[in-house]
Amino acid sequence: MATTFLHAADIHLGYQQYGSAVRFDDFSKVFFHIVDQAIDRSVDFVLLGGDLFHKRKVDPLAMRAAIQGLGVLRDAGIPVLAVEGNHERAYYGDQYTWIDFLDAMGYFRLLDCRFEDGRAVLEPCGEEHGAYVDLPGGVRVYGLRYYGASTSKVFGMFADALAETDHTDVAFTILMSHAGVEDQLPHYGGTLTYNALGPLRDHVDYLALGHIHKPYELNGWIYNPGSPETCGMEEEAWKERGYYVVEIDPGHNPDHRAELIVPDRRPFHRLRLSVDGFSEPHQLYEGVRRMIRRRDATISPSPRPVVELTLSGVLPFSRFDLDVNQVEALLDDAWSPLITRVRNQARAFEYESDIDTGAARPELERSIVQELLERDARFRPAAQSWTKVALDVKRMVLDGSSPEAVIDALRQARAEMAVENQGA
Ligand SMILES: [Mn+2]
Repeated sequence: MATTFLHAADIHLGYQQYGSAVRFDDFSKVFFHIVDQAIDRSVDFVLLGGDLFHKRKVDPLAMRAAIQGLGVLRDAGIPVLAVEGNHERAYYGDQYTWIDFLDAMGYFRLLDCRFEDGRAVLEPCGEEHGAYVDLPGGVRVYGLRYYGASTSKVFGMFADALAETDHTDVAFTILMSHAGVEDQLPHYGGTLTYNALGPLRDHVDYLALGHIHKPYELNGWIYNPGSPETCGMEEEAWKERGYYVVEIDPGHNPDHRAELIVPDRRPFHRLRLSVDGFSEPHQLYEGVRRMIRRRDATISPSPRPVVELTLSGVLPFSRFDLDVNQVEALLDDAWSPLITRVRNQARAFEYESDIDTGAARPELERSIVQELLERDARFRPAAQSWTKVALDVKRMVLDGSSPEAVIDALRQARAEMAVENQGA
């Protein structure tokens, strides 16, 4: 009879994303869904590839969710094997973690290797942690925790030890680790090149990975399911994330079949609007309304989504006149998102200037003020007159004029400019 197992990683229980209690519950929900699937599909065992928890200081409610879910699997007699991820690692070497606690309480078997004189020691799990567990059907599961910068060194030692191990009674070998394959995603620690994994190929039938939240499969033996929930906006781009249900049939070709299952999760939408074309704030708000109409068919208000709008480009008016709250309110009215985020990445005017810095100071000041005013679409047509007004106001203030006198002068200047413009 074929053996089946479920392989998940990076569940990140306890992540209160955006400070939202609803998001905290979302991470628990996806974990309960995975547990239910393991039961419904009557899998023979479950692999957890690290980062079950978001933080090493586990929140009591996150621990409750973990114990509820793991308790269901334990009561059903489904063994769970786990490795430690970077998010739940102890600060210093040998400290006791919540992952150790769950292992001690019998909720799962924590797998990791011991190293002695520069060699990996591959011992079975017993009273102490071990490097592997043997399961019915001739299935052996090895595990390596997250090793950060030492990952390739550790994998090298592990591969050497594995090559020297007798596998006569083993029909199918799984290695689970919280490590990534390089080039799948830049800027991740704890990664290996594909070539560094080569020596393992002869002895490992299924490499069960976690760590990188982007899912990937390589050459029919390396599997990384990605994060089943969404831990960051960038993960929205990787729709095919979830967990694997794997059927193994040693001696047959192929000897396993892995199906990636994408769970229901809260939709995330990432929107972008370039602000360059809007010369006044009200035009920008109108641009946001147009974008909402354009995207309306693709964004459903139920379940309430997470919506992020990034404003990009160069703002043609002063950033102080842009009311980000008003932009947020437009998005709220359209879709009532659970979370609405407006990221204002629009750059203000560039302040570098190609003005001749050898010029006399008053001339230099006049050129700089005029150039800045010319960059604001609203002041551009009468930039020269506005420059004169700005410099007059400055002089009045330095001379000790009263605020009332300054306002009078501004009123008069504006009236004069209105007459000039009518003539134009
Ligand atoms: Mn993770």
